[in-house]
Amino acid sequence: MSGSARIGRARGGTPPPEPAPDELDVVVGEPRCAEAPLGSLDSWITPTSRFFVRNHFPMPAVETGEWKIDLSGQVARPGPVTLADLREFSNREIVVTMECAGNSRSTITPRTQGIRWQHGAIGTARWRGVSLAEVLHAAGILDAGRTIVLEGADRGPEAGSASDIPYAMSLPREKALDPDTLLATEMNGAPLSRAHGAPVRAIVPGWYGMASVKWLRRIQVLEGPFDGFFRTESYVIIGEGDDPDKPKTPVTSLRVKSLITYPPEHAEIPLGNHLIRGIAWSGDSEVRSVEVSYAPAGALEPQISWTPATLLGPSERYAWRHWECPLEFQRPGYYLLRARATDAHGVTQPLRPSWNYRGVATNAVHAVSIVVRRPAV
Ligand SMILES: Nc1nc2c(c(=O)[nH]1)N[C@H]1C(S)=C(S)[C@@H](COP(=O)(O)O)O[C@H]1N2
Ligand SMILES: [Mo]
Repeated sequence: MSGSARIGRARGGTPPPEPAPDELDVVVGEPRCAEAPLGSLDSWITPTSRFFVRNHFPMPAVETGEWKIDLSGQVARPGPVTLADLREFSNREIVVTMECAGNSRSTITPRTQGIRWQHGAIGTARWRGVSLAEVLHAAGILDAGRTIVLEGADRGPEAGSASDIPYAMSLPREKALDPDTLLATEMNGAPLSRAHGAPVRAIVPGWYGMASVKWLRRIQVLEGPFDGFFRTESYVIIGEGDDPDKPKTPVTSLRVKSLITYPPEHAEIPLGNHLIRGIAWSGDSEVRSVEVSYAPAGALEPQISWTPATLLGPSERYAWRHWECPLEFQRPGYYLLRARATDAHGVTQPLRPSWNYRGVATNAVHAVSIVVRRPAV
C-alpha cells in the first residue's frame, strides 16, 4: 500500500465549514444523515462539503483542546492518550473510499429496516493521522488482546437496549494492527469537521463506514469478542430463516460495486454517442473491469450485452476508480443503463439486490432508466 502513504507533519488551520445544506440530500434531519447527489461524485477526491454524513445519535459537544482517548484492557500501560500524545507518532495520509453499509438500501425489496439511502452514502477523502497500531504498540498491547473496541463520544437510546448506549464498533486484532488503520485528525488537508468526527476518528480502510468511529473517546482491548449492539445486532447480515439467538455474520469489507454518475436517472438524451460515467471500488481487492450495458426497459437478463468501460485516474489500494464508456444509441426508446464491476479475484456484482433483514452491504448492479429521443426538428 505504501505508494499512497506519505509521511509529514500535521498541519494546523481552522476546520472547514460544515457542508452547505444544498450540497447534500438530507435523508434524516436529526440525527443528521445526508448523502451526495450521484452526479456530484465526479472528482477522485470528494470535497468535504459533498462527503456524506451518517450519525446515529446527536453529535457530541467537542472540546478539542481537552480531548483524551481512554485506552484500557489488554495493554501493559493503560491510560489517557491526548492529542499532543498523538502528535508524537509519525503521521501519514491515505486516500480511502468510505461507503456506508446501508448505501443503496432503498433498492432492496421487500423493504428492510434502516434509513432509506439512495446511492450517495459514499465518498473518497484524503485522511491524515497516525497508525492505530503504533499507539497500541506504544501502550504495550498484550498477546491476549484479540478484539479492539472503538467507542465514540456520542450516545443515545437504541431499540432493544434499556438505557443509552455509546456508538461503538470493534475490530479483530489483525485489522486494528494493520498500519493502514488510522486515528485520523485531518480530512482533505484540514482538521476534521465536527460532522466528520472532530477532533479524532478511526479510519478503517477497505471496510464499510461503520467501523470508522468518529469522536473517538475510548479504545478497549478485549480478550474475547465484543458484545456491543452495533457489532452484534446492527451491522450484521441476517438472512431469511436465521435463528435470532445465534451469532450473526458481521459486516466488514466493502463488496465490489459500481455506480453510474452520468447520465442521471430519468435523463432525456438525444440519439447518438454518449459518454457514460461512473465510479467503482472493492474493499479487499482492486477493480479489474467495469462493463456497461443498455437494454430496452423491461428486457430480460439474457438480452443484456456488456461493453467494457475504461478505468480512469489514479489506482490506489483503498480508493475508488472513475470510469467512462462511450455508447451509441441508434434507436429512440426507454432504456435501462447498467454498470457492473469485477474485482481482481473475479468476483462480480449480482444483477439484483439480495434481501437481508438489515438491508446492509448491497452491491447489486446499478440500473438507471433513461429516455433516448429523436433530435427536435
Ligand atoms: N461515533 C460515531 N462514529 C460513527 C458513526 C456514528 O454514528 N457515531 N457512524 C458510522 C457510520 S455507519 C458511517 S457510514 C461513518 C460515516 O462517516 P461520515 O459521517 O464522516 O461520512 O461513520 C461511522 N462512525
Ligand atoms: Mo454507515
